[in-house]
Amino acid sequence: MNNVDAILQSGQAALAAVTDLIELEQVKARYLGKSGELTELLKQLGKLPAEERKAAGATINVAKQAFEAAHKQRFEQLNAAKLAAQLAAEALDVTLPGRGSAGGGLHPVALTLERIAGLFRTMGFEVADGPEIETDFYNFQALNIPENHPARAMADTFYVEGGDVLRTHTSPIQARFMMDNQPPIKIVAPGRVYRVDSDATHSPMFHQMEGLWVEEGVSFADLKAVVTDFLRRFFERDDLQVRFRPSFFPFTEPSAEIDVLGERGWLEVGGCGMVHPNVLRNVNIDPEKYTGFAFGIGLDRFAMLRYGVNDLRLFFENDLNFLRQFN
Ligand code: 2NL
Repeated sequence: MNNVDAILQSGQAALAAVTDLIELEQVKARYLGKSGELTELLKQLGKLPAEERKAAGATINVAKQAFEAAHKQRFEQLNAAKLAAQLAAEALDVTLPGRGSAGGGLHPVALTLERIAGLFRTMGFEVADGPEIETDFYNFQALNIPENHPARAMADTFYVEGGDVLRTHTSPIQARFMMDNQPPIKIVAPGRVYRVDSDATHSPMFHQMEGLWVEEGVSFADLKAVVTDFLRRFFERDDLQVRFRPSFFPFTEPSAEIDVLGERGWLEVGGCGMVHPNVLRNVNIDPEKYTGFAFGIGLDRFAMLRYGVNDLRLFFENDLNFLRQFN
């Protein structure tokens, strides 16, 4: 029993010396564990004479409680220190300013496409889509452009292995749509097209939008009305002069170029015509029952006119200083 004080003192010193919670539990085990120093003292109580047992037991229990209290205090200190260290390490300065957001925006050609598609939607047209790699049938044959027809040389074509082509116009979108749907058909078909051509005014990839309305009784007068209304709304000029100048396309008959009167005279902005009966037959539409008109415009050209851009190549160089001006 003379040892109790000494054991308690060394236990308290050991508790004071630990630097983390793992060491703390090791020290606790050394004194209060199954064969801990204070536990061993309690086990030996039985060897004492009966009259000394009670007082000795009380002394040991007081020491045990003192150790437990010291352990609890040290536990709380270490826990608080651990939390403080963690908070310091994970500190966030919530007063720092944000990093800001880099605002993206649509390409001027995409803006033009959306604007034009929107105008046609108000006239009841839907937007159709199709593959950029096309079969010879949909890009040429269905459109009344047979093998060896000069129109195939007119459009210098990128050929893909296996005989497919990069579409040279968006007409095959419409040919596919007619093959899959019976009239009434009222669609616009925007998209990328490809031709072997590259200089200041030609890019090997450019953008077109075509329109198609096939239904009983559709006439050239409807064509003139729809195209004229579209152009007046696009250029925001109610009195814009529009001219339909006779021309030729294999897929329309009759055919016309579309001109608008600008500050420097007449300007060609597209082509159009009544869908050729052969084209309707090729996509299983009865030309005795239905008529239709079609037109095509260059989207890049329309974007240049709208935004006053004089070099087509600017649209395809991904120069951010140029592109940022449109948003
Ligand atoms: C132009 C001229 C045109 C068409 C495109 C077309 C499509 C089908 C049937 C008949 Cl499926 N025609 N498209 C018709 C006339 C002219 O485009 O100068 N485009 C930029």
